[in-house]
Amino acid sequence: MKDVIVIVIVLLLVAAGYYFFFQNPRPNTSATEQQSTIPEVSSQTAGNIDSAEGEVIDDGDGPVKTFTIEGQNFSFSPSVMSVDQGDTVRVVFKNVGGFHDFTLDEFGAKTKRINTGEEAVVEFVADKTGSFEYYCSVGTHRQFGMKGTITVNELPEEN
Ligand SMILES: [Cu+2]
Repeated sequence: MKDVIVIVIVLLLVAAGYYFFFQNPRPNTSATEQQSTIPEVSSQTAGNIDSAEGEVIDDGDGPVKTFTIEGQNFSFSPSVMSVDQGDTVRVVFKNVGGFHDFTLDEFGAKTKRINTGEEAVVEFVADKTGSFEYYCSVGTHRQFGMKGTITVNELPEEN
């Protein structure tokens, strides 16, 4: 009878040994895989959303949707912006190559023309809904593709 008990104990120890040896590394591995995969995806998504939807900054005078837009020969980045009706919008226009401005006729928004490495800021209230084109008014830059689209979304009716 004692022999049987010893054998059972040995079998249990062996089973426990297998369990710890083979089971433990697996959860660790999958956890590491998840950690390295998920943040990559979410940061890419967040990056895209940030550039198109701006960043809300409130320095005391209410929320301002702020976009940093880079311009060069002959494009804007980002080339799409999305805001809501009534938003106060600030565009920080950074010229990374050439001689450019940022112009958005429908809202009377226009920076001065600046050189490489300079930046200019313009602010406006998005009081019309729809899609509008912003562009560089220097020479034929607009025809060369130095333009983008801002969409002003209608706010849902409050009930
Ligand atoms: Cu230009």
